[in-house]
Amino acid sequence: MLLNRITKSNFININKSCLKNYFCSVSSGSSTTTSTTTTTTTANLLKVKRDDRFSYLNKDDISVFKKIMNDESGVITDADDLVGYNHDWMNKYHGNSQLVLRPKSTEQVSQILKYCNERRLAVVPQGGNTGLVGGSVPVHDEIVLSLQSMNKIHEFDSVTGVLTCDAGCILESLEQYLEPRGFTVPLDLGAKGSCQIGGNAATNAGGIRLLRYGSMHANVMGVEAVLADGTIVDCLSTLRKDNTGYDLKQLFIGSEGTLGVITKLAILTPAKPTSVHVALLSCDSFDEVKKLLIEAKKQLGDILSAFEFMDRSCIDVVLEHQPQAREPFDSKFKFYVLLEVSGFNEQHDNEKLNSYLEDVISRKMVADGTFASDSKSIAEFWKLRETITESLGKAGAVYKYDLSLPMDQFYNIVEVMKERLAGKNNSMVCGFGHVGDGNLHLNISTPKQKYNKEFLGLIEPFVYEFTSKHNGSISAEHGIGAMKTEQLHHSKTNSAIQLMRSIKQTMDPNGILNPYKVLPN
Ligand code: FAD
Ligand code: 2HG
Ligand code: ZN
Repeated sequence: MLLNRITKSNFININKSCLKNYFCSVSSGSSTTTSTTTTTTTANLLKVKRDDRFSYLNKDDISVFKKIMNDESGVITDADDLVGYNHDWMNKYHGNSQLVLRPKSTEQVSQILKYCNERRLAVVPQGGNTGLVGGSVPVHDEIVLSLQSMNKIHEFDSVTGVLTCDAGCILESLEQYLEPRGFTVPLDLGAKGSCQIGGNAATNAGGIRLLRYGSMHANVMGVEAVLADGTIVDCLSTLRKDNTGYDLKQLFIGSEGTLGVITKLAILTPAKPTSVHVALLSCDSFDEVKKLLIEAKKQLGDILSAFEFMDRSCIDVVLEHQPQAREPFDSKFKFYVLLEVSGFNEQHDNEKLNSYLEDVISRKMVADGTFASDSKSIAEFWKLRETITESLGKAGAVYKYDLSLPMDQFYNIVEVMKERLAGKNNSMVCGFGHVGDGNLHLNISTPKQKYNKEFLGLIEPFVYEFTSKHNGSISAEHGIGAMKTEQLHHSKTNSAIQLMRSIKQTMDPNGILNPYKVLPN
């Protein structure tokens, strides 16, 4: 149902027909699974020496793994089949693994790791391989331990809303399981069609719902994980409250596969909102975006479920690389806000959104706007936001930064980088992201597919120093992976890094789990 109560004449686009034409063909669902077409690598940018504590894989090892797996299809050695596991979603990080293992049970994961630990064979856990910091692929010849074949849903408690499942369940398939039961996953991201819930926990993924439901740290009730020596740690509690000493499961959340392999999870899932409305608003300045956010928090309160922003360059890149995308308004604007409300009372939610929109229009905080209430149009709106990453990948080499910054510096870094890189390498600087969570995605794109070390030198360490100077974080949600190990000190003190090292030493004394990642080398 659409309640078009907005009457201001400048709010010309609030009608259904404009949305219908927004994308001429919309694929079912809004998941992004396609890999980008980038063909060159940053191998020369990431020079990490192979750790000589690790052994080289031999034929006997493969025979042992075949025995453990008891099924040839779980042991991949064929060169063609290995390719997809050896490079990341951006085709930016390339490894040289000769073996992928796809266990079907926690017991098999345990036996594999026990053997690898004894033999000093390094292992990289891999989920959906959609990570954006090179954490999920080998740096050298690490064995890839893929969770692909561990994808069962074990239990769902409709009273508590706790879902217990294998780590390899695809995020979107969990949503499909929960939807008819009236529940939803408290996490949503553009990679939902490929990423796995274990990978989401391992990266403490954020996404577009964090504003409403909080992070994985808040929503994971329990974890089963396997340590480097094969020990199975059962912290698979389904309880909301459990203050029995150290909250060990939290160690695995956000540790990017360096402390253990997550095999099962218990996730708290909220009731699925029955009324959803999305508004796309445009602004002439970032100050207006901030004002819209302040008012949204005040006036929409608990029904506000997403507040995303994109600058004009993002819209340009989507229009260029997504044939079905259409210009959202008659004119072009500097900034666009995608605001979503969701709740359980259609009339109440609609009225609240309308009164918010009327208020911000009358106070001239928006230049133009449009809103949608039916699921098809809502999905079309979201496509514009969710295809930015894919479009940037198609545009050329992308230098990606995922920052938490205070609001007074939030967009300033984009302006500063634009000035700094003006006229250099035909670069394009854009900013978008989860402004409601203080999380900016700063992307710099150059038309050539090849990453350039000299050009990179103009961006780094400047961008990290800027972030550190303003007490931000160099990784708001994507993690450290292989990309930022040497930059960790910009967001962590020496004593914090030391404590991280001792935790790693305790849980993985031989360092076989995801080496060369997270901690400085
Ligand atoms: P992978 O990429 O396979 O692995 C990521 C890391 O986790 C690696 O270090 C890996 O070793 C480790 N890992 C994976 N599974 C396990 C396991 N079972 N046990 C232990 N360690 C494991 N991220 C966000 O936070 N917010 C977004 O909005 C967002 N949007 C994205 C949109 C697109 C189009 C793409 C391509 C990516 C996006 N990402 C986003 C990044 C990525 O999708 C997330 O980091 C996601 O959580 C990774 O899940 P995955 O299963 O693909 O993990
Ligand atoms: C998003 O929010 C993802 O869309 C990807 O975190 C961000 O491509 C990026 O920089
Ligand atoms: Zn994001």
